[in-house]
Amino acid sequence: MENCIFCKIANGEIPAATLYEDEDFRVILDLGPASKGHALILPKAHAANIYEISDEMAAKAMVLAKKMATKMTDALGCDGFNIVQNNGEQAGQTVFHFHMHLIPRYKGDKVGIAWEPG
Ligand code: DGP
Repeated sequence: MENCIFCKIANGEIPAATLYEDEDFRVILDLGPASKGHALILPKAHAANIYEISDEMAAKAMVLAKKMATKMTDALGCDGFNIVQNNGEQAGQTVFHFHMHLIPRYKGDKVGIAWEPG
């Protein structure tokens, strides 16, 4: 989709720190990390949110989230893991291309995950 920053990043038109890539997804480090290693799963095909994404891609994204959480936990030695996915401004979505947040958690950390907008 034209003028969608995550379409451009996912498809390699704009560079980003990439942790993983396959034919359907790119996984990048978040520009404003909530914790060390905070990453985003971006599908290469545009869908604005959970309502628009196909069942097939939603299922693949979840399987990838499971794999990434396992590998990142091993690599980072984190103590827990949040997987967050926001839909709509009211829910805190700021980039309107479906994405899943992969947020490693560490003992004693203070990650403010925004359940409220703003
Ligand atoms: P959300 O609020 O769920 O829509 O999350 C959007 C996230 O995307 C937010 O944590 C910041 C991140 N972000 C926004 N623009 C860019 C960008 O250009 N590059 C990267 N790597 N992350 C971005």
